[in-house]
Amino acid sequence: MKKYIGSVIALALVAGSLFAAVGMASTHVATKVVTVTMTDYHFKLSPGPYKHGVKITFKVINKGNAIHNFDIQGKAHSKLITAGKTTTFTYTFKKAGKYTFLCDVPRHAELGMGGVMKVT
Ligand SMILES: [Cu+2]
Repeated sequence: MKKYIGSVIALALVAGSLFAAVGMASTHVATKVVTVTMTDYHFKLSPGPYKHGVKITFKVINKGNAIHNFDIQGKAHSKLITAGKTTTFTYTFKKAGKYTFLCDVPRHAELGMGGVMKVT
């Protein structure tokens, strides 16, 4: 009886760690968070690689004083947010390529709020 209980516990431990491993792996593949920090007048994105076919959550933080947004041209964009605010949106790039982004507030792109994301 004691031996039987021991086997059940061992089996439960193995099963538990298997589930944990699968859970971590699927989370890693299925989604990614990209942090976009906005200042006056610059974007800083957390390091890639940015992969197509993966749902990306963009966490957009305004650390500047002016109002800003993050607009991936023709694809998706955050709402405009005031100083100190954070907003998120999700987007899945359908194919690899170079995607231009900028801030939609007039003159902000000219002042430096723009760039290109390389998606692999
Ligand atoms: Cu801006």
